[in-house]
Amino acid sequence: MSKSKFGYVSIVGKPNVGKSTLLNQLIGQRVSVVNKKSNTTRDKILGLYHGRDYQIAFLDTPGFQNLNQSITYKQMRRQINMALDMSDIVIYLIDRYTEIQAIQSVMSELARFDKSIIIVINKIDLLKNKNELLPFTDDLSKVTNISDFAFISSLKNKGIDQLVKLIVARLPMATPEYEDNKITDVTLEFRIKEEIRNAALNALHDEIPYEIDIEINSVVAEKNLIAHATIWAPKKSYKSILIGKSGRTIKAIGSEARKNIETWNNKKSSLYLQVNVRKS
Ligand SMILES: Nc1nc2c(ncn2[C@@H]2O[C@H](COP(=O)(O)OP(=O)(O)O)[C@@H](O)[C@H]2O)c(=O)[nH]1
Ligand SMILES: [Mg+2]
Repeated sequence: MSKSKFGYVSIVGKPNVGKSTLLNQLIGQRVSVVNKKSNTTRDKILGLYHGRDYQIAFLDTPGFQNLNQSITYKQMRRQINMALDMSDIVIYLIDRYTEIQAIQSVMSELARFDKSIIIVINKIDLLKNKNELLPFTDDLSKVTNISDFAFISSLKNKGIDQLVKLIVARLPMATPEYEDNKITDVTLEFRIKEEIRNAALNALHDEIPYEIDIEINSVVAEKNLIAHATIWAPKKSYKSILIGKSGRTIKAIGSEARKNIETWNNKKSSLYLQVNVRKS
């Protein structure tokens, strides 16, 4: 049967609200890395959901923020805008700790794009009782003029099927743009890079992970996966921190990234990392 519905759905919201967890849950695979620290996702990431007579192209985005006007954030903001521009539907993901004022300002920004918006409240697994949310949803209705919200736990896979139904009901009649067996458009190199960045975030406590660049020098994926990568540090002092005492830190980064790569790649993987100082 040929599919009759297709659309792009971007997932936006502040850092750490669970956007990447939601995408991975929808797709059933770790295509976007998840981290308890903010700003893990820097680019927009496509994940495809294949229904019986529809296809949904989800776009995970970097987190919305107002404060940080760094170059990296400007690039991230461009990614968010591109995702919004090409979307038919926008999932605005929040949790009960998202400030009403922040929601109001995001909603007015979203209004400029003139898309169908679904407000989704994530992390309901953290509530003892759903009634706890009533004062919050009351305020939410007042500032957004929307009274229907979706409640989910991305982490525990709760409410996801209902959310998909909500989306399908709004999906345009259109021919799917992607093949049936495709789940993402991110390359193997990109995913390996993201896993290294994620492991670096976990291994280091400060700003360093945000300032490194990762370059994949080679990847061979046959029976096993073998990858060589360079972590480019912005200065010499960062290089020694990245390497750590007797190479402990870089080993920890390599080993965590390798393990995570094996969870989605299903191949025995070897990852060789080196650290260099970027010439500026
Ligand atoms: N308790 C709980 N934690 C969640 C849920 N969804 C995501 N998280 C956690 O929130 C943190 C940020 O998740 P992530 O998907 O990277 O957020 P993003 O920055 O919006 O992409 C991670 O530690 C996730 O495990 C949820 O439904 N419940
Ligand atoms: Mg993310």
